[in-house]
Amino acid sequence: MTEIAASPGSTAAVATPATFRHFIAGAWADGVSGETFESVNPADGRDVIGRFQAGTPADAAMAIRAAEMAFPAWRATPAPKRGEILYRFGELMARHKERLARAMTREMGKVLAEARGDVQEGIDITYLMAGEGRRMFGDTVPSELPDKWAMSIRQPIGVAGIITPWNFPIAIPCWKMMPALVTGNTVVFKPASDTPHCATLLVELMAEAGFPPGTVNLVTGSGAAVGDTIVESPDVAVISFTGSSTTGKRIAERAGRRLKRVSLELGGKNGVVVLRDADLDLATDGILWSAFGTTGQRCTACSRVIVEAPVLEPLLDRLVTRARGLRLGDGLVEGVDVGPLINAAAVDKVRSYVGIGRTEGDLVLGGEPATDGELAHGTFFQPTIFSKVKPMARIGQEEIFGPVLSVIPVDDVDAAVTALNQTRYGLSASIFTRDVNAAFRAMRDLEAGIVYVNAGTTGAETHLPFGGWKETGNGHREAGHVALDTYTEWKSIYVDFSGHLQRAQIDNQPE
Ligand code: UN1
Repeated sequence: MTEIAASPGSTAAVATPATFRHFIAGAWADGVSGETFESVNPADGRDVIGRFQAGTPADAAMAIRAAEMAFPAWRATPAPKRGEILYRFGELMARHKERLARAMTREMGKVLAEARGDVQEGIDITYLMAGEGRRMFGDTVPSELPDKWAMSIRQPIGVAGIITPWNFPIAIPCWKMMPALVTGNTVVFKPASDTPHCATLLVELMAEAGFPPGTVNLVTGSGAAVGDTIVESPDVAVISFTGSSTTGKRIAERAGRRLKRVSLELGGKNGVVVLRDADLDLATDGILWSAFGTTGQRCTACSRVIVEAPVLEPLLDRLVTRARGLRLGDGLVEGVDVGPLINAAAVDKVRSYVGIGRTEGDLVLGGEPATDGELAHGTFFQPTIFSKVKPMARIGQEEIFGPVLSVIPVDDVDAAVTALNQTRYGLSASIFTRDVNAAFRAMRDLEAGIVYVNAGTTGAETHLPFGGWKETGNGHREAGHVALDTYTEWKSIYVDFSGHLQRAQIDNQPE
């Protein structure tokens, strides 16, 4: 039996929830329709966090216009000065870290320690990008001709449309907005409708940090009304989106018609390989954290374990014993390990995959929504493990985005690498082994944007590129200095100080 923690929010909220507004051109504004939607606590649906503007295409258009108007002055602001505002924003986030983390747990459900990590990741990328204000390196290279100077610089593109998911409600908006802003773009930010409160708190701090009016605009509402308007607008130059592969493909198709740049961070089916010589206790720690941390709702979550057959049973025993002891509940309660799924639709999706899994493997743990006691007020699901899953089974192939782990036995390391790569996604992958040859082989051959050796599939740091191969994305990367590529155009500049016409490739003949 999974243990249950009492929820502090268990008495129904009676106060009328506050109504929050869009942020456009430096002012908080009601939407034109007057319609609002609710954000609720997934650990206790009786706890309504607030009402938010159900944005319309007209609201999005106003935000885009404001961002366009702000662009010339922001672009002309020296990048180190822009970076100083990012530093101030980072400091404000650090000062308000606990408040932001608690608000995140209440709205998104992840346990408090993880919510603190999410805010910290936002702070980290903000400081990294603040520093880019004084780097933003281009190349200065020799010219092939005498008395001629050659260099390349990065320049901003214009208005960036930032469309973000609910699973990292502070970190991911910062991953996207900070490189966009430090390079001189202005932003229209449309957060997921499950976490508009986190987005609002973030933008409040951005305003306080001193981003000039119009540089950052927030519009809440649906993807159909707000997101599509941003994607279709000829005045939005670049889109950065994290979410499902289905939505990402739709965005890329629409934006593609306008040759609009799109950076996509999409699904994953991340696997851990466990070889027969691995430290099984360490592997168990890594797998549990990657599979059931954030209730499996990370793009980087581990949903497949590919294990050499001789260690299947001892590994499975450890996984089942440890997963059975995980404590479900409200993430604000001390000692809770696993929070709720984001909403009822997510419970339905996970439940339907468990139904499929029952025909594809052996269900060895969980498999049901968790509804005992206080959990009945939230959207909880038991940590679930299937064993003896075939690599091509649907539960081994499709992104479930919940606490469901498939264990896939294989005969040897070659079969393990093949099975791990047999997926249409390629975000993160890991291998547990003490064999340095096997580790290097995996580092070379695993088809993923992020590879871990003797660690789980989560835990990417903000100063290295983050993103995936195959259908996980479209070749762009977030985080690290390469994130600047999404938000800048290169300009190559030649200065001829010879005083006469020099023709490259023509005046530069072999001796
Ligand atoms: C995501 O799930 O979209 O590596 C982001 C990690 C985190 C980021 C995950 N640092 O799991």
